[in-house]
Amino acid sequence: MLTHRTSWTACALVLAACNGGSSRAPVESGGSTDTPELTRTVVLQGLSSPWDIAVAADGSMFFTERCRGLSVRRPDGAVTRLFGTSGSALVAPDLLCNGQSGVHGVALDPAFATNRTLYVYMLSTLNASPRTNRVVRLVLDAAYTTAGGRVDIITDIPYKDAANAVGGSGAHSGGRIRFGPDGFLYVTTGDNHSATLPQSPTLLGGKVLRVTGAGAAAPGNTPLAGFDARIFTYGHRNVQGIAFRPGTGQPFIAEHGPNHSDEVTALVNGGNGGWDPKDRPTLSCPGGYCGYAGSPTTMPMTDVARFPNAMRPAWTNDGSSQGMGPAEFLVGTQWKGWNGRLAVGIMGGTRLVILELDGAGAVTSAVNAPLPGVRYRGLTRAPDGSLYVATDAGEIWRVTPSP
Ligand SMILES: [Ca+2]
Repeated sequence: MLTHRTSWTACALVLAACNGGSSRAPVESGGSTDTPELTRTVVLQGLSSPWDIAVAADGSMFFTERCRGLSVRRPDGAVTRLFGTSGSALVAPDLLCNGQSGVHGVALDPAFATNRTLYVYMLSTLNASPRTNRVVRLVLDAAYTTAGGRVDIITDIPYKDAANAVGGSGAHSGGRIRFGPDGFLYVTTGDNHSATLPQSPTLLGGKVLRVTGAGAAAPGNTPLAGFDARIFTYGHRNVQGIAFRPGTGQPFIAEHGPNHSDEVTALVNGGNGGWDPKDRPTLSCPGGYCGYAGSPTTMPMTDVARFPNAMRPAWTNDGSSQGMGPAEFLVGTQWKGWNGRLAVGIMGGTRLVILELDGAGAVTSAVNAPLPGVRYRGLTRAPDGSLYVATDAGEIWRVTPSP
């Protein structure tokens, strides 16, 4: 870890010259001495739609760019393109970038330090009609200069292959992937602007999947009659954040609302998120998709009238939807009073929200982190507890509590 810290110190000094370096900002609200001040370092800039980040124990940072692929930044600052479009160590001729879709999540295998295995969520043309989102497994060499051994462990995640009455192709592909403390890979998907996907028992859109590293259903998934066994929860709209609460390991997701009600939800194995944008006779639903047609009452993100046992949100970002995306728990005493809180990135609302949870998982307070107003696309906790941020402005930051 000493080497790791030393490397980061050197990196920060270099960046101070290149990028203006770090900024410190006092917390704006609360005034508690238990609230951390933050140091923000720009690690990379000028990227093309950075989407997700994974950090290895040696300090190497893997990151995706939506229309390019997967790269790694070593602690000495060297960047290598590993997988994706031309110029990558391993080219993926089937990679397609369209609308919101392309290369999304990246996750390191729990045994990455010894097996150099990682996973990427991407849109592929290998299935011709319709094309699909996939989860791809890759193995790197010890120096992280080559990628090989590609195995597509999930090949049938729905993709919106054509525009419809409510929007263009490529919409609502989900795409965050994370290993939980249970050792299984969680995969978040989206509803593709389809009225029927979220509640479909067999199609994988509008779900959270839980699988093994080989893509098989996790053996502990609650068996639901008629359901694909890979489904962990269903009835979602477009989940692009998932994180696991320290101590309990319970997954919390963040998902976009339509024109209202972004939601954070604590998942229960086999649970229904309650999104069902079909068959709303009181609404005018273009193409049969009612998702944008109603209000929190007439087209709720969690329809407890249709689904009395639906998982209730832990937090709703009320008013107009602000495009809730990534989520990550802050862990470590260096975060002071924020230790154990959930950071949630808001895109349209250009803010990072810090949520305090009670023992039951309900949100008891929400404050904006004193960070720049940008579209927060990706959030990842590094092994040292620091928070990495990918922004739609093409930057990746490292955020730490100030010492
Ligand atoms: Ca819901």
